[in-house]
Amino acid sequence: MSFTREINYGLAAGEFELFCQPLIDAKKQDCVGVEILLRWNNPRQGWIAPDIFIPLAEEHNLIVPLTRYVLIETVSHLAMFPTASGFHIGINVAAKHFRDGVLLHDLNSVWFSAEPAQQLVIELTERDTLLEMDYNIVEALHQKGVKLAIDDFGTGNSSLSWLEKLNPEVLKIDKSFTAAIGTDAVNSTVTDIIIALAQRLNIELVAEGVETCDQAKHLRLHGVEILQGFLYARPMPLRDFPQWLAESS
Ligand code: G
Ligand code: G
Ligand code: MN
Ligand code: NA
Repeated sequence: MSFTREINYGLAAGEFELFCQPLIDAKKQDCVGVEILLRWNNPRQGWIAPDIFIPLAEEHNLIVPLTRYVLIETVSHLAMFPTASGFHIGINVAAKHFRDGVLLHDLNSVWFSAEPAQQLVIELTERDTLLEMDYNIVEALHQKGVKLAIDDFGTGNSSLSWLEKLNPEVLKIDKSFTAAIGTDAVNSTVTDIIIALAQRLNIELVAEGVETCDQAKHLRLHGVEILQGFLYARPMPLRDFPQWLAESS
């Protein structure tokens, strides 16, 4: 089967499953949100990692229908999540989806029509190019109260121009910078500079890939508000989240 047919078949057959990974308040240690992560349980090939199928989906113009599926499934599982208005639900979106108002249309018909209590955060990765962005949509999203996060911050080659153009509410420090803390002098200096930059610009910080208590402590002491990583929880199926939350608090 061609990749395009394989994905379309997988969507129709319900082979894609939503996982989520908790976001933890660095000081209070409570869960303040989740990032939604897609998994593909393909019975013909076994589990396929998103690192493989997301880039292929982008290449074959299937990222929009896949993301639409993520939105629909997230909305239908909102009861799994706390209804606190500040609770973040982060969804990864490709820059291409911003074109021609498609994302805005999908959010109106799927997300806003459900009137979720939670805060939607759109995570844009720096792998995407600035050229693919439609900046009119960015303004419209801000006006609708959607938060924009730059994902994998520091790994692309356009970090600083993204800051100016997207005016993001959130920066997610890439896991390579978290891993550098205490082990790699150059990259851990970059980590501290990213933190200082975000603080000067009043942008909320999330550190990804937190695996050790020492990393968590360093990040907390430097003022990073939110932590995400295996130290707290691995990505889990949505249906497991309520129990994880109950046990962790
Ligand atoms: O979950 P994991 O760490 O294996 O994800 C690997 C990569 O796949 C990450 O870069 C993540 O952003 C991306 N990814 C996971 N789920 C989605 C999704 O629903 N949409 C998009 N665009 N990317 C995703
Ligand atoms: O690129 P993005 O940030 O959207 O994807 C997050 C990816 O990072 C997911 O594939 C997730 O499984 C992975 N991840 C989450 N926490 C950790 C961690 O603590 N360590 C490592 N190595 N990977 C992590
Ligand atoms: Mn992400
Ligand atoms: Na990331």
